[in-house]
Amino acid sequence: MSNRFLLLTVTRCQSTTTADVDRVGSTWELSPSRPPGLYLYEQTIQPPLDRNKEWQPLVDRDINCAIDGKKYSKDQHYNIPKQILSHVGRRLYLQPNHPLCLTRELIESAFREGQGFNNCLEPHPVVTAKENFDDLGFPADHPGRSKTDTYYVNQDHVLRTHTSAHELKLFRELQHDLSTGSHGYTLCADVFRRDSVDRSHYPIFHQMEGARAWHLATAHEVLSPSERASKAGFERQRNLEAMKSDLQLLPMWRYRNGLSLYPSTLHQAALDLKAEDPNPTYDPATNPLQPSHTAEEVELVAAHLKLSVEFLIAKVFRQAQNAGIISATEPPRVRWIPTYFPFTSPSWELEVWWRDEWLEILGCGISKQELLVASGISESIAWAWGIGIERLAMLLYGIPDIRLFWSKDLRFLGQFEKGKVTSFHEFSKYPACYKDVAFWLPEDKNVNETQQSEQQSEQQHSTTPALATEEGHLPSEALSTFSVSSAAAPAGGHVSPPSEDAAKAFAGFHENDLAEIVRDVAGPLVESVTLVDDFYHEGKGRRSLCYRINYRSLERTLTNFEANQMQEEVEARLKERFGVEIR
Ligand code: FA5
Ligand code: MG
Repeated sequence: MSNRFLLLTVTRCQSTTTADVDRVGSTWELSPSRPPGLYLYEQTIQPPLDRNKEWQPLVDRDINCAIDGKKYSKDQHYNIPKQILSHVGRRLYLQPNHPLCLTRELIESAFREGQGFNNCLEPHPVVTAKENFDDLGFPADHPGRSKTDTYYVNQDHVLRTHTSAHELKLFRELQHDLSTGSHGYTLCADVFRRDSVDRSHYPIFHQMEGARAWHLATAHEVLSPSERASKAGFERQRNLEAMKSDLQLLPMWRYRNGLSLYPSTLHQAALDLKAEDPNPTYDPATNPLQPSHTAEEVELVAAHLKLSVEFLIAKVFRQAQNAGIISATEPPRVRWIPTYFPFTSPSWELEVWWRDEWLEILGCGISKQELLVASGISESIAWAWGIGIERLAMLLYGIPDIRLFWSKDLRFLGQFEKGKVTSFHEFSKYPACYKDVAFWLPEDKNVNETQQSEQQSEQQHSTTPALATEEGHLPSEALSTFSVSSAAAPAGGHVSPPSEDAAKAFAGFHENDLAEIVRDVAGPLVESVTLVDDFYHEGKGRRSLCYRINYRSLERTLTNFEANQMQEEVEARLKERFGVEIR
């Protein structure tokens, strides 16, 4: 018995072309009256071949799909599991009293319509690959575009990996308003990434994008070049003064410079934040100014950006302190780190000190001039940031695990209320059940050679005595560093060093693939997936990996039997999809 597949193309004029995919050239007579599109059928064949047997539509693999009410045609790039689609359209950020909705409102309150920010939402999650990547200057070979990092509907459409996918459109909408009303925006939406599994990463999460633009100088096309230069120079100087005044209005600037605050309702102590920012604003080699900007302009805009963001974080911390979620005895700590995004320069990330470690909250920078030119505001300068809303909400309410945000359990949802921040109480901590899966990767000569030479060169260049231990095992601290995701790649942020990338992807297997299999099998019952052992066996010429999968329900006690069943399914899928040999 075997399965045969039929690919059917229905064209606009209702004629049909059919092709038997495993017997190229033969044609099957079918004349369904269907809308135009591609359809995939399956037939189970038992000899002798029955040509009149019904073809069964392969619903799962049907080539047309609807996402959040819109129709798309799938192609061979399609890689969205049902588990992900089941989360689409929940719009948690609009659900009254949901912590993500309350956190969105808190962010919007620091960047209000009355202060010139349009507060926008963008519910539909599918964008073009052009909007997500090309318009933002992602190079064609950027790793964020790969199917191991991004969910594709088809070659041209993706589930957005970041809210920056809408930047161009939103900057365009500012075009007419810059000199009059609005000069900035915030945007909230859900975003999707094939990512690692742990307490602060989830494949669907929410981001808020913010941007603020200033007019620099008009091109004055009708003037002669010298008149233009002097007029533009004068205008630019005048606008620089306007930017300075904007900066001096920021509560954080006034607080740091010992000036009184207005509105006076804001308590001075609310702004007591310890911000570490040891690096220069820009660095010609690693975090450069753009040719169209002067150092003075960038210093001003960067200061405006950082102080606006610090004000928001101070607000969040203050509320968390009032609710007793974090200590009120020491000022909260944040730090600025230079980074890279294709659509900003210079760029930074902000991390906050939370539960004894640094947690990344946002990425930001000075928008690339190319983007502003394409948006029709070429004579402007702008800053932009993108915040992970879950991360901020975890901080605000003391929520320990990102999966909780998707809970429909009233013991979770019932704890939040508009206008009141109280510490989240775990309704019960159910026991975890961890299982290890160890496997040999299939032989892949080229990749193994690359791996070997990388391990060797790491050993040669390492300043510590040996990065790899006997038999090529990596020491535990090396392992734990790459169990933390390089989540920034799909949004263009820092890309992992080559040795880390190599550890995540080899012999056709990528760490994110395992994360996805586990999520597909266990759904919300998986807490983390961590690489615990990795070695290359000289004799066998093969590489072995061992991952620890931590199963834990947030709502009940899992039985060992259930965990074993999930583990068996994970192992079966690993074998089937990647040809690994379970050890
Ligand atoms: C971005 O997404 C950029 N678009 C941000 C940006 C906007 C930069 C505008 C410049 C200008 P990044 O990949 O670092 O950057 O993601 C931003 C934030 O989203 C992170 O700091 C983190 O708070 C959150 N985040 C990222 N991945 C996940 C995840 N898997 N689960 C939960 N939160 C995440
Ligand atoms: Mg980042």
